[in-house]
Amino acid sequence: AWKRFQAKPFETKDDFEKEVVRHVETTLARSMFNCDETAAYAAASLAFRDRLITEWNKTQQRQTFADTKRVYYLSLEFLMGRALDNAMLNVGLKDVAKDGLGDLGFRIEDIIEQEHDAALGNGGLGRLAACFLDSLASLSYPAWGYGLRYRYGIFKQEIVDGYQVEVPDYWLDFNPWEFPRHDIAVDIQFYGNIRKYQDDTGKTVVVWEGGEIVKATAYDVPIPGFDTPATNNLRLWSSKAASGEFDFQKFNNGDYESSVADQQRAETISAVLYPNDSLDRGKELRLKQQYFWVAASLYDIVRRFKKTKRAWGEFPDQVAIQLNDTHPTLAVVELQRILIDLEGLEWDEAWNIVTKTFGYTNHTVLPEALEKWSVPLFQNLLPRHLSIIYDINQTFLQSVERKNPGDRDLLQRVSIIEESQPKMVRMAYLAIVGSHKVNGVAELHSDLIKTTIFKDFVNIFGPDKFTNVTNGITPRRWLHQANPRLSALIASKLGGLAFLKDLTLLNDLEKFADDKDFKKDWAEIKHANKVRLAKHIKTTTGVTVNPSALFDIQVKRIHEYKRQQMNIFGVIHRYLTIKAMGAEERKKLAPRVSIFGGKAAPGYWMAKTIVHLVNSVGAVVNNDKDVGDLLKVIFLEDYNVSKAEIIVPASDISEHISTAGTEASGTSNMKFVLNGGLIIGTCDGANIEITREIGAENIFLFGNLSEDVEDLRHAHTYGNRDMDADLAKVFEAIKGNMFGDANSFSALVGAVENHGDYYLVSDDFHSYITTQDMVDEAYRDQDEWVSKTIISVARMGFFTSDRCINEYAESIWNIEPLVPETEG
Ligand code: 26W
Repeated sequence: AWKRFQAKPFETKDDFEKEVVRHVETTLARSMFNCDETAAYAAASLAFRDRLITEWNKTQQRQTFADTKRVYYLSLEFLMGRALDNAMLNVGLKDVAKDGLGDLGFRIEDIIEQEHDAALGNGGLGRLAACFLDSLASLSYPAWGYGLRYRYGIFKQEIVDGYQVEVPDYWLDFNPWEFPRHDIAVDIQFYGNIRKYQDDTGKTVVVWEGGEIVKATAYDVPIPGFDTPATNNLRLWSSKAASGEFDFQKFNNGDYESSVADQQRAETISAVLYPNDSLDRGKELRLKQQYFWVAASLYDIVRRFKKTKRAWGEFPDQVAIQLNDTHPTLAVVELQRILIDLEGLEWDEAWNIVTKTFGYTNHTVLPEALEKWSVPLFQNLLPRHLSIIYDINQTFLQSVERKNPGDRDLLQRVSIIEESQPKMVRMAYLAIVGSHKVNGVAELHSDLIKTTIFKDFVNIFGPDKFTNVTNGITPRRWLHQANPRLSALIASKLGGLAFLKDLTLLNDLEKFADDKDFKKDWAEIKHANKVRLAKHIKTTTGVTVNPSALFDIQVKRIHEYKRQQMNIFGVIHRYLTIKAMGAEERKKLAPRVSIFGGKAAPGYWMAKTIVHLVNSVGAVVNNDKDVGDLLKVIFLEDYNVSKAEIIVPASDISEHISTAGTEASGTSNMKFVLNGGLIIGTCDGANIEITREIGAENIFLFGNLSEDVEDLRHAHTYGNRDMDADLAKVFEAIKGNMFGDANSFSALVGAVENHGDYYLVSDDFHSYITTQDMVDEAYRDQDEWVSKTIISVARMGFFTSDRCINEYAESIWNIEPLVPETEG
C-alpha cells in the first residue's frame, strides 16, 4: 500500500523548479526573495539528491534480493571533486536544470561553481578510486566504496611571495551529498591486552580486553551511474567518542575540560587526510585511521553477509574486497581475527577464506613509499593483530622453508617482519600473502614489480598470482563534463552519446581526421577552451597570456621523480635562447605558455623549492618586455579536480616526464590526450601503452629507458660524468641570481650537480629540449597537428575506466553486473 506514497522524481523543468523552490523555502528556511547563488546551489543539489536517493534505495534493494557477489573497494582516499554537475549529467537532466535555473534568474555555470570540491585524496590513487566508483555504478556492478570522512581534505595551496603556504580545507560546512547514518555505528577498540585461556573442550581461546573504544558512524554518499538508474553507495566513516567513554566520573568531579578533551581525541582520528603521497612517515595516528576505517568496514561487510545465513565457506563467493594500495592491509588481519576469535573457525579454514576474499593493487615502486610499521607501536595499539601477523608470518615462512630448504637468506628477505632495530611490519608483503591476486597499474609497472620489489614472491606463489590491470579514467567526467563542446561535436558525428558507455566507438572519428569542416570545429573548440583557461590565469595570477600561443602544461603532485625541475630548467633554457636571438630568428618561434600546477607535501622541502623556482622564473620572464608573448611562465595555485576540468581541455601539449620506471601509470596523460592534446613524455607508466594505441607518430617520446636507469645511476656515483652543456648554462644563470637569491635554489641544482642526480635530469636533458624543439616544429603545421589530435582521441578507447573495471570484475573479483530491469 505504501508504494503509492513513494516520492516521484522530477523529470521536467517545471517540476525541477518546484523542487528548488520547495527546498529553498522549507529545507533551507529562506525566502525566494533573497535566494542567492549559494542557496540556489544548495536547493538544486538537494533536488538532485532526492532523485538519486530514490534510485539508490532501489539499487540497494535489488542487490539484497539478488543476493549475488558484491565487491568492496577499500580506499583511504576518494578524490571526488564536485558532485552536482556530475549528478546532473549522469542522471541526464542537466538541460532541464539549466533551463529551470535560468527561469529563476541563475546561470548554471555560476551555480556549479558554488560547490566546494570533495578533496579526500592526494593525487593519482585517490582520483583513480573516484573514477572506479563512476564506472562501477555506470556498469551496474554491485559495489560499495569504503573510506574515511575526513573533516579536512587535502590542504588548500596558496602562493605567497612565490612560496607554497598550506591552508586547512574545511569543506563540511554544508555538504548536501552525504547522509549521516546515526543508526549505523560500530565500536572500534584500540590498545589493551590479550589474554589466552583453554575452554571446556581444551581449545585455546584468545580475548582482546581493555584499552579504549571509539565510535565509527557511517555517512553515505550516493554514486550515480551514467545513463542508468543504478546508484551505488560510498560509505565514509567518522569518529566520535563512544557514549560510554565520555568520562562522567571526570565530568561529575568538575573536570569538564579533560572529559571534553577525551571526546576531541576520538574525533581526531577522522579529522585530517595525511597530505603525503609518496612518503611513509610511520605516524601512530595514521595507523589508528587505518584500523578504525578497516574495522568499521569489515564489521559492516561481515554483518551483511551474516544476514544471508550462509556457511562461512561461502564468504568468498559473496564478497570480494580490493585493497587500494597497502593502506587497508589490516583488513586481512581483521577478517582472520573475526573468523578465529569471534566466530570460532579453525586457523586454516579461516585463512583459506581470507586469501580468497582479498585482492591487492600496488601503485608505486618507490622504496620510501612502501608502508612499514614499527613492531613496538603495533604491539601497543593493536596487540591482537600483531600476534596474528606473527602467526601468519610463521605459517608462511614454514611453507617457504619446505619448498626452499636451507635458504635462510630467502626467509629473511620475504619475512613479513623485517629484522631491523626496531623490527618493522612490511605491509606490502602482508598484502601479498593475504590476497589471491596482486596487480600493478600499467604494463611496465606490473612487469617491474614482478622483477624487482616482489620478485621472490613470484617464485614462491607462481606467476599467475601477479597480473596487470592498466589504469583508466571515466570519460563522463573527463570528456563529457570537462569538455562539453567537444563531447557534443563527437556525438554529432557518431550519432549520439553511446561512446560515453563504450569508448572504443571513438574509433569512428578517425575518418574525420582530414575533414575540413570537422577540423575547423575541432580547432575552434580547443581555442575556446584555451580562452577559458587564459581568463582563469588572468583572474588568479594577473598575467595576460595569448590564447593562440602553444599551451604547455604540467599539472600533478610536485615530486622529484615527476621532474617538474627538468621542465623549469627547460623553460630557463628557452628563455636564455630567446634572449640570445635576433629579431628575425624570434619571428620563427612559436609563442609558448608554460603552465605548472600541483601541491608539494608540506614536509617535502625539495618539492617546495621547485614551486618556488617556477614562481621566481615566472616573475622574471613574465615581466621581461623584450620577450613578450614568446614565453610566459604560470604557476596555477591550488590544483585540484575542479581546476583540472578547466585546465585539461586547454592543453596543446602536456608533460609526463618522470624518470623511466618511477611513475606506476599516470592517469592525467590519458585525460589530456582524450581532450585533444598531444603529450611529451618518457617511456614510463601508461605512456608506453598510450603510444601503442595512438601510434608513435602522435606522441613526443624522449629519454633513457627504464632498463638503463640502474647503470646510469651507478655511473653517476662511480664514473666520471660531464654535465649536459645546456643544463650547465641554465645552472650558471640560476647561480648568477637571475631568478633571485641563488641560495634558495642551491639544493635543486646541487642534487643534479653534486648529489648523484638520482632522477637522471642531466642524462635526459638534451633529448628533452631537442624533443621540445620538435614540438615547436610540429605545432607550426596546425593542419597536421589538428589531424594528429583527432586520430589520437579516436584511438583512446582502451583507457576508459570501464574497461579497467571489467578486467578487475572478470579476472580478480569474479562478479557480474546486476542490470536494472528498465535497461532491457
Ligand atoms: C604512505 C604514503 C603514501 C600515500 C599514497 C604512499 C603512496 C601513496 C600512493 C600510492 C601514491 C599514488 O597516488 N600513486 C599513484 O597511483 C596512480 C593510480 O594508480 C598512478 O597512476 C600513479 O602513477 C601513482 O603515482
